[in-house]
Amino acid sequence: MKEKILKLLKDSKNEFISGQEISQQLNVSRTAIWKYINALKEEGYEIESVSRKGYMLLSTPDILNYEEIRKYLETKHIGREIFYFDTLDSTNLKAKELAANEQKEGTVVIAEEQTNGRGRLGRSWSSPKKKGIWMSIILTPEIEPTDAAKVTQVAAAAVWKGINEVGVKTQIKWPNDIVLNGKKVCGVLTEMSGELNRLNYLVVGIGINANMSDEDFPEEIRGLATSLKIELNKEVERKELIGRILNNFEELYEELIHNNSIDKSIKICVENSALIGKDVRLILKGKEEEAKAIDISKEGELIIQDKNGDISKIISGEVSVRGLYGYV
Ligand code: BT5
Repeated sequence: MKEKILKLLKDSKNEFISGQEISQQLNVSRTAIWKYINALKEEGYEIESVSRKGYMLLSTPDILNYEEIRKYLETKHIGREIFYFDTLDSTNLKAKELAANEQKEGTVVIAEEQTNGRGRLGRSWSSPKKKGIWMSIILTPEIEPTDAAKVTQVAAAAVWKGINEVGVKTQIKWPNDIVLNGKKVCGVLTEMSGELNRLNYLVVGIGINANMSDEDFPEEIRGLATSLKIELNKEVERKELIGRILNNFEELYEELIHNNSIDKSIKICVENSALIGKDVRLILKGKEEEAKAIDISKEGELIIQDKNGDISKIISGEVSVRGLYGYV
């Protein structure tokens, strides 16, 4: 009901809508309307109420529920159901719980803050309140479990395109980072539930540092992390960015499920790669090796050439890639 009242307020842009009209349209009592209006005010919606005229929406808060994101969405399935939380331990954990309970493909979990945001290999992801985009997408594609990592490339390409559409040119650092001016602005964490040859579901977690200032980052990562706001010198509209990323994600993901190909995503990842053509250090289970990154395969593996000139492919799994002299 609260969502329906909000929709009526939004539809009657900059004009009062009377309590009587809301009551008639939605078949709800005037006292109940008043309670819902108060609940909306508590969420940060600025609503003017004038006796005999009714209610007028003056401004909407910077929050990431479906009602706020809807107007930017052009998708069929992705993001058409959004579970929105003020705070969560991790959106990936919540999404896995929902997916295990048969929540359908395309459902998105968003939190304003994560108290236990997660990176790969048990690393942590700093996710301060209302400063970023912390979201996870539930997917149930009919692909082989060994192809799950392809979805990380799809997500990286979708994030790159979404950020590009709001005017910022980033780079993609294979396999799961988006980089801006040499620092990490986004990370992707794809997790899978399945058996050896059957995939149950995937959860793609996307963390984007949107409006953080330097001091919002823990000290130990200040040197390697940045936000869109730091580089742009102005705040970005998080809901618009989410809409754009989900729109791009659906388009690129459809190529995978319909044609079993991620060519379009790989093209974006290659053309905007932070690594290709560079000498890199590959870190695997504590061991380091130097090589030159030369390409990304159609399957999403990084193609490298070692010191002897031998060419090989590495899958994303457990490898960390660093520049010779720092993060990129
Ligand atoms: C990642 O891991 O980059 C994947 C991050 C995924 C986060 C999203 S947020 C929504 C969803 N829910 C979750 O719980 N997670 C996902 P990895 O490549 O392992 O990088 C982790 C490393 O990045 C850490 O060890 C830090 O050094 C650094 N880091 C932590 N927080 C950061 C931040 N906010 N910005 C940039 N770097 C960060």
